[in-house]
Amino acid sequence: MNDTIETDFDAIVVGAGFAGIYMVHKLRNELGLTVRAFEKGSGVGGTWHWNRYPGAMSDVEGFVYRYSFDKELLQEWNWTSRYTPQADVLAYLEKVVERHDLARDIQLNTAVESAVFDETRAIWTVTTSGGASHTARYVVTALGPLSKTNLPDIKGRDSFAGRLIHTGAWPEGVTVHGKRVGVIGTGSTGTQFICEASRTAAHLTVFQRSPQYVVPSGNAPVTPEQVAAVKADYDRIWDQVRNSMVACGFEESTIPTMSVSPEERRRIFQEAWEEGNGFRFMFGTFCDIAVDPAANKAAAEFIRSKIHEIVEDPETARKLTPTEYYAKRPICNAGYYEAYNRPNVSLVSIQENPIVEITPRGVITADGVEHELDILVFATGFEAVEGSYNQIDIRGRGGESIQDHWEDGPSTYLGVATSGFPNLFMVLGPNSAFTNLPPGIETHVEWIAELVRTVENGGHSSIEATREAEDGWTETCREIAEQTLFAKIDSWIFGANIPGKEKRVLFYFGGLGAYRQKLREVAAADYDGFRLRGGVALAAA
Ligand code: FAD
Ligand code: NA7
Repeated sequence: MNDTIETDFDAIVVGAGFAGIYMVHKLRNELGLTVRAFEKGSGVGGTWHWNRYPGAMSDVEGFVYRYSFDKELLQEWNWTSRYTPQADVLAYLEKVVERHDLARDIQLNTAVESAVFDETRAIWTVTTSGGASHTARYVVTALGPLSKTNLPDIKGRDSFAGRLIHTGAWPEGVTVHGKRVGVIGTGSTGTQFICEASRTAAHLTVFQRSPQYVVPSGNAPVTPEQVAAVKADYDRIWDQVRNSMVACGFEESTIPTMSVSPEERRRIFQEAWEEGNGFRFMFGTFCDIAVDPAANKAAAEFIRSKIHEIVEDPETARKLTPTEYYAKRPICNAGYYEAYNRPNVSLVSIQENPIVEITPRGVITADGVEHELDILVFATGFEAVEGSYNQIDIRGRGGESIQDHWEDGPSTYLGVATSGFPNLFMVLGPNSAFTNLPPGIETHVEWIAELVRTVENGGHSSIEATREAEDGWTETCREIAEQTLFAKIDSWIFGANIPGKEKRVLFYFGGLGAYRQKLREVAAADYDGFRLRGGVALAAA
């Protein structure tokens, strides 16, 4: 261990969502390091602190949308519905913070603005929004893949006299009850909001750019017996999750779509439709929907047929019907298409009838109509993955900024480290596994903790990914992504939702099981692809 240089903390963690909370626990309570986390929000919880819009919830089933590490809490924590609403995920994360006494080392209302590596001493200096500077040997960024909101610059946006709210910064307590509401965006968030707001708003106008494939979530109350059965089976459940592809708590199919008759296909799709869940529909019915065009077409046609069955007005049904591949992050909801049968809901296809401008009163579309609104909701998503990194001036060896390092697209080794930035570790950095995220986060936190332990126990001053390892991993992720249909569609998964941004690979699509295997192999080979450096003298050399 580098014991000649004094730092304020052994480690600094940035962010206090699922990732930062567990990272603080690991480093402080298990490794015995001194740790400070900085969180720019006024509370812990990350996504679940910020996204308080009506209808916000996890769309991965609640029993696996949580940590597995705290076995006692797994037994204590109860739930009443298949999916977990925002307030309950937040309460759960607050409980974890309380149980493990983490709050005293999490500084809220504090944004990290810069992190600069001093090569001669092998330490990081982190500067925060209050102007304070702190030193540490390790920095872990737990910034969240979906924490930098995307607020499109639509003409007249700031002139709106009502309330303009991005779903990712929803003010506590604001409801849409009895209001004239407009919503731009129909992704996972927009569709959740639409389902909920359609029930309470006086009028809801949906401004839809791309139609979406949405399957039912099958959300329903769960009985105490069902909860008890899950609790009794948790060891097996987590084992299955960790070795699966998308880590959502169901067995992924191994059957190719075209290997069964059309009748059998429809039966399987119908069964999944009735059971509900987006990931289950895409990955639990057949094994090749995300990779084989014919398989994808079969699934897409099934969903299209449902839209026409459900939506009463044929013109609305036509506008809601997607024609491209079914290859965005799968969406599920309770009653999305049904919402358009309500008299208080109207749909504007802005592909056909674009927004011309936002005025103080509402939104004017190309047909000359001014849609008068009290609340205009931007459900326009996030600048995914690297967006949060662009808000911090991170400088590694030679003063290189991470933005310059990622000029041709963000790259990492295994999603956790990048060359030239020693002792900087990322939870869910670029090219991490595309899965239900809490199991992915736990994988990273636990692996990073072992990496830190290795540096500490070996008397090293720093560890750094090599450029070759980083390039190799980037290429692996690119090759796998190219085999999927996800790569053929523009969405946030490829950073293709941000105007002017080139489409880039941001995830490893090989599945959590394969990803964890790779991490095990790298660790077993003495952290192959990383370079360890010695004490202060070596670091200075
Ligand atoms: P976050 O929860 O985003 O936390 C990151 C934190 O870092 C934030 O609090 C942020 O304020 C803070 N931060 C960022 N930059 C700085 C800085 N410079 N200084 C200080 N603090 C900073 N995933 C799923 O797997 N399943 C789901 O069903 C699901 N549903 C979702 C629904 C919504 C509405 C959204 C937005 C996301 C959803 N996600 C879902 C993704 C979700 O983000 C992850 O599951 C998980 O919560 C990520 O945790 P995290 O700690 O990595 O990031
Ligand atoms: P998404 O999935 O990126 O959805 C954003 C939506 O906003 C989508 O319908 C976009 O249309 C639309 N959008 C984005 N920019 C514009 C502009 N400029 N004009 C009109 N419409 C626009 O974000 P979500 O928050 O729904 O979901 C992100 C993840 O968070 C999700 O997968 C969960 O994990 C939670 P487009 O489809 O691009 O045409």
